[in-house]
Amino acid sequence: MKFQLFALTALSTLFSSFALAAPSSLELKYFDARGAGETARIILALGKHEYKDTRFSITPGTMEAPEFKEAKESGDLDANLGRAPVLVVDDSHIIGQSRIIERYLAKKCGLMGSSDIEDAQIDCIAEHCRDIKDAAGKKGFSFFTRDKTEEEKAAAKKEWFEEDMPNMLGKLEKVVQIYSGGDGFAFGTSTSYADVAIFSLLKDCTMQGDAEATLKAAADCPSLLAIAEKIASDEGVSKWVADRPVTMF
Ligand SMILES: N[C@@H](CCC(=O)N[C@@H](CS)C(=O)NCC(=O)O)C(=O)O
Repeated sequence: MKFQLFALTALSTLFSSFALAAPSSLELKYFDARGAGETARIILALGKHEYKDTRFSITPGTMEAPEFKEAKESGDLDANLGRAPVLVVDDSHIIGQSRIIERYLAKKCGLMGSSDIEDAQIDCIAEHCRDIKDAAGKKGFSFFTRDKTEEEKAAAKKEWFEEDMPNMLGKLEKVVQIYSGGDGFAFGTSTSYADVAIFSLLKDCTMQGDAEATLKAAADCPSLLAIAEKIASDEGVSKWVADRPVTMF
């Protein structure tokens, strides 16, 4: 009787752990662009997690996206204040905000730390990367900047890549030296969300035309370059980057 009870408990534990381990169905809804959706896609490629990559097409030569408009009007994007991306988990739970989606997926793919403190330190590096991307946006030299002449944009871009970005990356290199436990890892001795954020910043630039200038700006940051390269050469990531839809940004 005692044995039967033990066997029953063991069996039910086994079944419940299978149920817990069952992969969730995931759908990422974003524009047909890299933009604020691509880091999530890179995390999923690295974690080799299946998902539905729903893309709202952008009408060529315009910034119109009728499928986005439809999704917004239907309430599908309400969780992100009517914006994209949103992640739909198991056809029922909707998550908005790209950074939160990234962290959720990073956790799911085993790319966070083993304690709250480690998670916070990994997040800290990822947020530094976000600050650098935001600073580039504020500099105002992108395709989307409307209030500057082409000459003004060219001057801002030169200043960004030759002064501001190398300066910020130099500081990030120091942060990585605090947390890294070995070459190719921003945190500890295993691949984390922080590595993906560094890869996205240095090797998956929104405008592909900026790739060379970005790597030049990082020339004095060997740790950052090694981390970005390690993610770029991951089998899942390199396959995704080679096969993904080609988009302008
Ligand atoms: N902080 C939000 C920003 C979301 C956001 O601004 N999404 C843009 C695309 S990157 C969008 O949907 N723009 C269209 C609109 O606001 O109508 C996030 O990171 O998810």
